[in-house]
Amino acid sequence: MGRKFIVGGNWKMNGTKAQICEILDFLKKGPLNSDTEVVVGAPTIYLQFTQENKPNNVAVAAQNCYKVPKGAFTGEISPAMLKDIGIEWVILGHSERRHIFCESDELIADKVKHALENGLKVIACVGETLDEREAGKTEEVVFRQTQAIKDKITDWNNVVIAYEPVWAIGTGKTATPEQAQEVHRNNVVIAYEPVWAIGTGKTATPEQAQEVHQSLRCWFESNVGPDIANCIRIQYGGSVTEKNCKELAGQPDIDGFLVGGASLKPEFVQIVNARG
Ligand code: G2H
Repeated sequence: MGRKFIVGGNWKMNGTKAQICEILDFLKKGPLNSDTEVVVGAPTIYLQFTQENKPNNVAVAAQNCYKVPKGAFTGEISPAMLKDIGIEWVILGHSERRHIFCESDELIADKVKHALENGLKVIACVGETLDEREAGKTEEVVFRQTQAIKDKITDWNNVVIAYEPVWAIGTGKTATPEQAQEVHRNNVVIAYEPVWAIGTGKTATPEQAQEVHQSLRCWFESNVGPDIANCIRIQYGGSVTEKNCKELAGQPDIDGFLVGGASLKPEFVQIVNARG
């Protein structure tokens, strides 16, 4: 089974209603390659507005959520709340969450687990800082961050628990194990985002990115299993633009992008269509 290319726009803490309308207008105009899955990560306060005004071929992601359903956690939102307003995706473990807000590997893994258990699809981010890269620790860091998630999701196949295809609810029809498995393998996306390339204008070369993506896929093969390794989608993030996207998209283990700054501009359409 081929891995469907997936491009996420991470708007971070940017935008007003007027600016979001402009972004949604250029997404509606597209045209967006129908072979590419497109997800936009809106600031929490604009999630519902974005959800209500987006085109059908674009899904919406939250940029964060907490690890429990409800309670005295001022300022947090839960997967249940996101589901309540129709949000399908959440971005977790972004380096800005890890480094500015001091989120640990363990907290991120707890969030991934809770989000999956509540039916959200997850873009889980991993990546090394420049110091870590220069110290030769890239693999050590991204494997450690991925292992922390694996420690909470002991059987990656178990994400099937939350799969409820509408056509199978109350109809007497059941998804075959293979159909359920196929969908759920697509519910976790790993985004490799070297910290030194985020918002800096420095992009990993296609070869640098491919090297880490390939290592991650090998890690999955050894630590989770060959089937998941073949199916899991690994996005690249870090100063992706309309200029560098095609060459990156041509790498065999790059299955999409997580795009920050450029996702606010009409050029994002070209990035969505990078493989096509
Ligand atoms: C990495 C990326 C989006 P940018 O953070 O997640 O941002 O493309 O601006 O480097």
